[in-house]
Amino acid sequence: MKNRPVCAARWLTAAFAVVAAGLVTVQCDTKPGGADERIKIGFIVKQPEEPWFQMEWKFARRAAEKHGFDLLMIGATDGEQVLAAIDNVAAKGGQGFVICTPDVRLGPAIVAKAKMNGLKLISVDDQFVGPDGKFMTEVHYLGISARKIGRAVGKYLHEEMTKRGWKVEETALCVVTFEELDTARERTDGAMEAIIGLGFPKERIYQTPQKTSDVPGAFDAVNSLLTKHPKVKKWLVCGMNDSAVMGAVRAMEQGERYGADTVVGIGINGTDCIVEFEKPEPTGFYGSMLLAPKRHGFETAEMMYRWITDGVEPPKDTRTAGILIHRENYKQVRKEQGITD
Ligand code: FCA
Repeated sequence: MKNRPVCAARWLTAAFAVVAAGLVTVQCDTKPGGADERIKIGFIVKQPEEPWFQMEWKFARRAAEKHGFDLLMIGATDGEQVLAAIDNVAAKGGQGFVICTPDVRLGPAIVAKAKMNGLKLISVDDQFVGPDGKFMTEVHYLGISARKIGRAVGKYLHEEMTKRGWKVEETALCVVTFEELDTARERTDGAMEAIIGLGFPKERIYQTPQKTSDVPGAFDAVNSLLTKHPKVKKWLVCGMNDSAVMGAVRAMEQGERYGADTVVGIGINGTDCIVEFEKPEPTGFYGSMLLAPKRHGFETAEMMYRWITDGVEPPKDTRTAGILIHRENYKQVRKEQGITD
C-alpha cells in the first residue's frame, strides 16, 4: 500500500511510453530483492487503445504491486507483434505471460513460442482455437460467460422497449456482429436468442458485420444497414462490446435522425462506455453489461505469479459474469465492484 503512489507515478510515465515503444515495464518495490531475483510477467493485449484492456493492465499492475513482481505490458495487434512480444518477455528474463491474442487462430503458434522460451502461459478474454477449429482447452483460460451475458443484453433491450411503450412494428434490432471471434458470436447470438424467446419477431432483427472490432468498424457496418431499412422508427442495438454499440449509436445519430428517444443500445464491457454516461444529455447508448476487468487483470496476473513461484496450477477454464450499468447506477456499481476507488 505504502508504495502505491510511487507505482502510480511510474505507471503514468510508462503509459506515455507505451504508444511509442509498445512495451511498458512497471516495477514496484513492495518486496526486497535485487533486479535479478524479481519475477517478471508479461501481459500482452490485442487492442491497447481500448479502455477494457487498459483496465486489465491497471488491475494486473495491482497484482504486481501486491506481490512485488515486474509486469511487462505489451500491446500486440498482429501475429508478428505477438511473437516478437513473447520473445521480448523471454529476453527480459520473464517466466510467464498472460495474453489476449489479436487472432485466436494464432493459438498453436503462441503455445509453441511459449514452450520454446520456457514460459508459462494463460490466455484471457479470447480463447485459442486449434488447427481443427476447436478450442484449445489444454491452454489455461479466463474469459466471460459470453452467451449468458449476451442473453442478458437481449432481455434488457426487450425490457427497455416495453418500458418505453415502443410498438414492435416500428422497432427493429440492429446486431453488430463479429463472427470470426467465438466470444463475440456467442454474445450476439445470446442476445438474439433471448429477445426472440421474449416474443420479438425474428424478421425484425438485422445483423450487420463489422470488419474491424472497433468504433469505426461498427460505424461503417451500421451506416450501410441504415440505408437498407429507412422505415424503422425505433432501434434496439447490441454488439460484441461497448465499441460496437458506440459505433452503431454514432451512425444512427447522423443527420439527427435517431437519438436517445428512438435508440436503446446496450454494450458489453462497461469500461469504454463511461464517456457516454458522462455526457450532459443522454444518448442512444443506454447501458452496458459491466464485466469484471479486475478479475481478468488482477486474477490472471496473480494466478501466473503463484504458478511461477509456488507451482500452483491455475484452473483450466474460468468464466466471469456481467452486471447491467447505466447512467443512473454506473458510479455506484463500479465502486461496489472495486473498479473505481
Ligand atoms: C474481447 C473483446 C473485449 C472484451 C473482452 C472481454 O476480447 O474484444 O472488448 O469484451 O473480450
